[in-house]
Amino acid sequence: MESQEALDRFQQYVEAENKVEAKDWMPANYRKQLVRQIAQHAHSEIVGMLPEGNWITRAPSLRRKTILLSKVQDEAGHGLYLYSACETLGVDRDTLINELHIGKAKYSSIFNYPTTSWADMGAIGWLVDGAAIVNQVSLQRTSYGPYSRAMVRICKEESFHQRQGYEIMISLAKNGNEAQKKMAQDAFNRWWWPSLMMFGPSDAHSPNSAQNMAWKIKRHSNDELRQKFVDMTVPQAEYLGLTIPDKDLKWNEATGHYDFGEIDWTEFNEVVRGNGPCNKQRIATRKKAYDDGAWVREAAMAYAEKQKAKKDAA
Ligand code: BYC
Repeated sequence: MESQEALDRFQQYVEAENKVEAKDWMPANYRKQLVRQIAQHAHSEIVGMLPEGNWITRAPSLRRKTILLSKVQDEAGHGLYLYSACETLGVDRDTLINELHIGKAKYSSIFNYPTTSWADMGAIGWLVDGAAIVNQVSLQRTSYGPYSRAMVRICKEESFHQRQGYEIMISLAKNGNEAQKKMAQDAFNRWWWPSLMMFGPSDAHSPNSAQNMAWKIKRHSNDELRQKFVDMTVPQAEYLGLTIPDKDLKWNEATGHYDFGEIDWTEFNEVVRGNGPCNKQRIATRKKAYDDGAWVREAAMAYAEKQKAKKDAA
């Protein structure tokens, strides 16, 4: 039973900008919220390897191929930092992965859309990693120490990811031929709205926000971060000569921000519920990769046991 006194003390501790560490006392719901969010974040990184993995063998040059390969590997690494951060809270990785495979755990809606052209590699790096950075820069200051430190490391790599995507878009949309410009605009049209959805439901419909902002797990609201992303990205799109697929988008002199149109929340809810264009395919691919990799995990365990036995005998 958690006493009000312990809860108040915890609240003061996080309000004073102290970091909570794995062995510190924490409210059960704080732990639960962290496991939920960090696990979803880890799953997003791992499932997020798939849309881009789709283009590694079809990259247009050796340079593009090596860059894309490294980026996808970085995403595996991000998943591992995050699963490790989650494990510090007392859950094991097999449990987390099983929850993804049985459809119990969520992951970011964005990875349930198909990648149908090379320009999608540019749009993902620029927009999806761009949106991820806006969110993750804010999470560097999250109150849970292991999550915060994982974010610092991830943000460094993520800013490179964003720049490589923007560089692809410059080649296609600014310096490309007519067909390449068209391909870039088409990719932009398909990824713009799903990127805005990455920030989650509007603040008025975000059940986890109030408590998690109070505990400083989240540092900015979904709508604040979404607005920041729009303000940052519109001038970049203008530089590329791309048209933003939103007739309501306009600069608002009074607020100093861009106003933008209403997000299709029906589409968002459907994708989160598992009914997006690629949800089933993504989970089936992840599950197959996990099953096919069983022998690697078994071999690593057998090797570790052998090493331990050797050490114990010495
Ligand atoms: N997709 O109360 P709310 C990357 C769920 S990957 C699916 O606002 P919260 C990359 C939400 O979980 C980066 N579900 O939630 C990798 C909640 O469900 P439950 C991914 C979503 O947690 C490869 C419900 O809706 N980044 O960088 O306060 C290649 C109500 O929402 C989504 C992260 O994961 C969504 N978009 O706020 C390239 C960041 N949005 O659990 C790039 C960490 C909401 O109550 N996560 N839901 O059933 C967060 O910052 C927060 O969890 C969110 C949502 C802002 C996403």
